[in-house]
Amino acid sequence: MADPSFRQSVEVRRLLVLLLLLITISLLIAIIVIVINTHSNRKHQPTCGQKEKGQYGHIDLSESDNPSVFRDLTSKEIKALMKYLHRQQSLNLVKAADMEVNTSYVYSCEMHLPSKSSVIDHLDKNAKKPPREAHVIIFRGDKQKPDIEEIIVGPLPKPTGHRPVSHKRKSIPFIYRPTTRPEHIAVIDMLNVKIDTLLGTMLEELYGGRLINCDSNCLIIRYITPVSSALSGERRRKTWYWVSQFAEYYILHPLDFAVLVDMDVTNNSIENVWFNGQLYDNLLDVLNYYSANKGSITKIKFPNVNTDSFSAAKQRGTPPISPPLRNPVQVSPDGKRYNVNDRHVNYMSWEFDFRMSTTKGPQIYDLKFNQERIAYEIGFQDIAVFYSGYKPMQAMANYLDSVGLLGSRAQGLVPGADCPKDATFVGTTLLVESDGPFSYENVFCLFEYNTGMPLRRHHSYSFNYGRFYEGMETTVLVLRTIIVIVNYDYIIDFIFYPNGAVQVKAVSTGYVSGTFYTKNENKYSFKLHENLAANIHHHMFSFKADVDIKGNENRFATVDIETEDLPNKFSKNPDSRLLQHKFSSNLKETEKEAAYKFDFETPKYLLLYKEEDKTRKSYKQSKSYRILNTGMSKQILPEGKGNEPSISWARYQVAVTKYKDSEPTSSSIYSILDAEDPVVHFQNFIDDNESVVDEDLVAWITMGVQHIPHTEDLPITTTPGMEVSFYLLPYNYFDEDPAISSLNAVRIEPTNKLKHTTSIKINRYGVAQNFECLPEEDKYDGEIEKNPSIILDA
Ligand SMILES: *[C@@H]1O[C@H](CO)[C@@H](O)[C@H](O)[C@H]1NC(C)=O
Ligand SMILES: *[C@@H]1O[C@H](CO)[C@@H](O)[C@H](O)[C@H]1NC(C)=O
Ligand SMILES: *[C@@H]1O[C@H](CO)[C@@H](O)[C@H](O)[C@H]1NC(C)=O
Ligand SMILES: [Cu+2]
Repeated sequence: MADPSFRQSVEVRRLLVLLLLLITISLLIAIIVIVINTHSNRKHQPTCGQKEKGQYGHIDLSESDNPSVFRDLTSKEIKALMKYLHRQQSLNLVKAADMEVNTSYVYSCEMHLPSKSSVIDHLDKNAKKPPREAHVIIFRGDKQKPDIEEIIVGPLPKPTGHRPVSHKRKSIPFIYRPTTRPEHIAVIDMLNVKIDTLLGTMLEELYGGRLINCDSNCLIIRYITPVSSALSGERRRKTWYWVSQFAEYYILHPLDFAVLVDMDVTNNSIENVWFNGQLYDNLLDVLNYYSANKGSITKIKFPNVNTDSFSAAKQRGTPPISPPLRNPVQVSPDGKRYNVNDRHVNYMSWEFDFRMSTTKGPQIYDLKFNQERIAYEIGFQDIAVFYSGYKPMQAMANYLDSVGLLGSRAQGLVPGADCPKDATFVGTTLLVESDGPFSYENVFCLFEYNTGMPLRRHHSYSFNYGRFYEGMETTVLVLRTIIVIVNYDYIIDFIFYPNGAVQVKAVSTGYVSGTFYTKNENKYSFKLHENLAANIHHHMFSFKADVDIKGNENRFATVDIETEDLPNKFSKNPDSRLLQHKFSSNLKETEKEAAYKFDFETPKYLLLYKEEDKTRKSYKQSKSYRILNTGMSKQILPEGKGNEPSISWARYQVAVTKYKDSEPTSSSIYSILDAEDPVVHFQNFIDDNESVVDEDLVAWITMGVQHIPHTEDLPITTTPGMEVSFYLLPYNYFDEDPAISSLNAVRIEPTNKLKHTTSIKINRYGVAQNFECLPEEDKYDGEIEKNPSIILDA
C-alpha cells in the first residue's frame, strides 16, 4: 500500500539528512581552513626587520684580521704576543701551571693605545695606521729584589721588540701587586689548615661548621681587606681574611672572626686574629681564651637554607599579581636601527668604537655626531668603595676595585633581566694569569631603547594661542656592561640621544657587604638581621672624558651665575631695587683653576669649547659642549691622610687638564695599596699647573653615592636611587635642536586654522605606524643550556 504522504515525508527526511550532511561537511571544511590559515599565518608572520635589510641591521662581531686602532687585542694577537714574550730569556717567564709568587709571569696584557696624535693623523689625515702594540704587566717574583714591570710590546701580530711603559716607573714595588691567584690559593689553603687544626672544634661549637671536612656545614674564607701601608704603618703587604658561614649568600653570614696575614714573605704568617670583639696575637691565644670562657661566648647557629632565607636571592612572599602576567617588551618593527662592525657602531647620527680594557673596564673612542668628533675617548677609570667600622676588617677597607682588573669582572649579561631581549650581545677576549687568550661571552649589550619619555613636546591647545601639537618620543642607543666585584654589581651605561647629548651612568646593585653585628657597630651600621649589620660606605666612580670640540684646541670656562642689585627704574617706588640673576663667562687659564669643586653658593655651567668656532658667523657664542655632573658626592675625608692620596681624583667633581699621552688614566691597579706613594697620582696632573687655553683638554669626572645599608638592601640592593650620571650636552653647538630633523615625530593641527570647528590633520612624517611582524625568537635559554660556560664559570 502506498501512502503518498508517507512517501513524501520519507523524501523530505532524506533531503533533510542530505542537507545536514552538507552543512556539517562545509562547516568542517571551514574549520579546517580556518585552523590551517591561522596556523600558517603564525608560521608565515615575518620576523621584524628580517625581510630586507636596508641601511641598518648589519651586525658583524667577528674579529677582523685588520683590527682598528681602538680594538682590544684579538686572540690571534694575544697568542703571538705570548709566544714572543716566552722567547725573551731576560723576562724569565714561566707558564701558568708553574706560576708561583717567586716566579716571573705575565699577569695581564691589553691593547696599548698609540699616541693620540698618531691616531688622529690616521683617522683624519689618512696617515698609516700606527702599529698595534700590547701593554703587558709582568710580576717579577724571580728577581733578587722582586718587582713589577710594565712593558709595551709590538708591532702585533708579529712583535719584534719591547720597551718599558714610559710614563710609569721602571720598577713598581712588588708589595703593591694585586692578590694573585697562586698566592690567594696558597694563603687560603694555609689558613684553612692552620685554623681548622687548632680551632676546628671551637668553630664547630660556636658557628656550627668548620673550614675543612665540613660537608654541607662549611665555613669559608673568601672576603678580604687588603691593608695599605698608609694604614698599617709598615711597608708590608697585609690582608685581613674574613671567615663566613657558607650559605647563599656567604657575604650576609659573616662571623666575628678574621685573620690578618702578612703576605710579604712566602711563609704567609698570621699576624693577628680578630675574634669575638677582640684582637689576638695568634690562634693559640684565641684557643686559650675560648677554653676559659666557653660558656659566655654567643653561639651562631649554622644557617638553614629552608628557614633562613633572608640572605638568599630567590622569589618569596605574596606576588603583586598572581597568576603572573608577562612584562611589556619592546619590538623594533623594522629591525635593529644600528650597525656593528667588529667594535664600531653606527646609529642614526652617531658613531663610535668601544672596547673592554682589562684593567679599566668599558671605553668609548672616537665618538662622532653628524660626522663631527665630540669626544676622542670616554672611559671608565676606577671604582672606590671606602668603608668604615669598628672591626679592623671594615675600618681598614678602602677598596679600589681596579685591583680586580675591572674588564675581567664583566661577564655574562642575561637578556630579559640585564638588557632587553632584542639587544646585541658582544663578548671580549682577554688574558689574566693564563697562557692564552680567554673569551668571555655577552660582556656588553647594545640596544636601542624607547624611554617612554617625550624628547620634546608642545601642546598649544587653545584657539587663541594657535592650535597645534608637536611631540617626539625619546629613543636612545645604550651600550651597557656590568662589572661584578665580589658582592657588588656595577652597571655602566653609555647612552646616546638623538639631540647630540651623551649620558654616562653608573648604578650599583648586588649584595651589601655584611658585618657581624655588635653594639660597637651602631655608629657605622643598622642592625639588618640577627647578627647582621652592613657598614656605611662611599662608592665613588672615576671617569675620563677626552672631549674634542671642532678639533683639539679647546678652552674650558665656567659660566658663573650671580645676583645683581640695581635701582628699579621700572617701579613707582623710588627706593625699589631690582634683584635678579646675571651670568658671566670665566675662562680657566691653568690646570689649577680648571680643577672644579662644586659650591652650592656659586652656581656654574661648565663648558668646553672652540673659541673661534661660533654658532653662526655673526653671533658671539662659541660652539661648546656642557659637562653636567648630576652624580656628585663630596669625598669628605681630609686630603693627604690615610688612603685618600690614592683617590686624589675624588677631590674634584670635574677637573680639566691638558691632554698628555703620559697621563692616560686617573688610577691604577696598585691604588688600593699605594697611598703612601701612588704609582698614578692624579693630583700631579694638576699640580704642574699648565695652561689649558687652546689646548687639547681632558675632563676627569667623579661621581658617587653614600650608602648606609638598610633592611630593604636585603637580599639585594635595588637600583632605583643608586644611579649617578654625567652628561655631555651640546651648548650653542648647533643652530637648533638637531633632533628636529627626525621623522619619528608627530604633528597634529586643524585643517583650517581660522575655524573653531574643523577637521584635523595628523602628520606622522611618512613613518608607518602599524606593523605585522614578530620579534626575534628568544633562543637564550636553549643556548645556555647547551653551553653553560656562557653564564657560569665552567
Ligand atoms: C719558589 O717557592 C717554592 C715554594 O713555594 C719552592 O718550592 C721553589 O723552589 C721556589 N722557587 C724558586 C725559583 O725559588
Ligand atoms: C716567616 O714569618 C715570620 C713571622 O713574620 C718571620 O719572622 C720569618 O722571617 C718568616 N720566614 C721567612 C723565611 O721569610
Ligand atoms: C698657576 O699658574 C698661573 C699662571 O701662571 C698663576 O697665575 C697661578 O698662581 C698658578 N696657580 C698656582 C696655585 O700655583
Ligand atoms: Cu653600597
